[in-house]
Amino acid sequence: MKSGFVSILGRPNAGKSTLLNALIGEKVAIVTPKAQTTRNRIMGVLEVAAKKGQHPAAQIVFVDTPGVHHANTHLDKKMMQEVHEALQTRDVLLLMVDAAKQVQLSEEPKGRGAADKQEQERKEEESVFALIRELDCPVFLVLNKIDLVPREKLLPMITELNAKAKFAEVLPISARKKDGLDLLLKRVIEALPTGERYFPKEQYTDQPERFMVAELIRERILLDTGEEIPYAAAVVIEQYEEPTEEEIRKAQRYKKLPVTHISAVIYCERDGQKAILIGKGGAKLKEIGTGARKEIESLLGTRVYLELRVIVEPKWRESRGFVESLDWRRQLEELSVRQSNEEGSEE
Ligand SMILES: Nc1nc2c(ncn2[C@@H]2O[C@H](COP(=O)(O)OP(=O)(O)OP(=O)(O)O)[C@@H](O)[C@H]2O)c(=O)[nH]1
Ligand SMILES: [Mg+2]
Repeated sequence: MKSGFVSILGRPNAGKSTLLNALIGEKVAIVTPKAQTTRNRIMGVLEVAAKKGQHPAAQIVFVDTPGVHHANTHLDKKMMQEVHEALQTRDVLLLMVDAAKQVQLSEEPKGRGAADKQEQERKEEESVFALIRELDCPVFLVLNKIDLVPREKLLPMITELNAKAKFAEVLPISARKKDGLDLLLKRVIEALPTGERYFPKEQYTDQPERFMVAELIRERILLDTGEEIPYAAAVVIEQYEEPTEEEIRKAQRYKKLPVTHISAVIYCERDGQKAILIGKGGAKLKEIGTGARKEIESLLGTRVYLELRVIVEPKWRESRGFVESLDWRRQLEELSVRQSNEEGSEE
């Protein structure tokens, strides 16, 4: 069989997480219209059966990454570090470009503000291309959101992008409409090395459930609040109690689903942001909680009791310690070190 790691790279909002979810067929990563939604690298594992005359069986580990952007805060730096880590271990790279954005970039900006923004976006795009020029693996250019762009604009766009780097192939897709994904899969499988599975057959992500729950709450915050809050919000799960065997049996007896008890803290940076997150008489927090609870229930397959609190942590995005504490991979590492130390001291 074929197996390997396929990293998905691109600017914020290109549709990387949408592609990951479409390929895996599960909600692995959160998706919103706001830029810089993804903050960690996220793995989605796809088992593909052999298709006669098309491709052999494969296990593909897709790695979604934060959008490449200019780093200001420590959080930005951490996000870019995640991008670099995803670039280190990869067999194939998918460089995703938003075709609709590409059209915008080719048009005259209207006004000074628009011109500055366009300039910054061009720079971001340049830094994405700079990242891939060094790579020695096959790079596919995935031109996304073609559902938004007239056909006749695609060809000149492809010619222009092809001049910037050497691509194994250009794959026009619509991640949202799941258009062009079969060919993409076929090409990826062809480019992968022969090898064994990296993950058990049934596993579709490496993320712990707790982290996915925190992400679903953050998704709701991004969707339900305006411009400023999303970037300043972080979610930490404080308590996570799965139903006991006894509770599961009892729920079954009453033909009900058992309950998972979750309490989470939403961190923001200023009092004003806290006021917005809570809303009049707690209305906003309630809206966020209700929306997130539904998503979490469908992820866990239980009923969920969700408690949310908002805490102001001034300038947390600048704090290395705080930003690192949000990283679940690091949390797990620290936990296993603690456990092995404890075992060591027991001997
Ligand atoms: N019309 C259209 N919209 C798309 C397509 N793919 C993604 N989108 C939308 O683009 C927005 C951004 O999608 P994401 O998947 O979150 O983008 P991302 O590249 O992961 O963004 P970051 O995590 O911020 O880097 C969302 O509103 C998606 O619904 C597409 O093929 N067509
Ligand atoms: Mg994303």
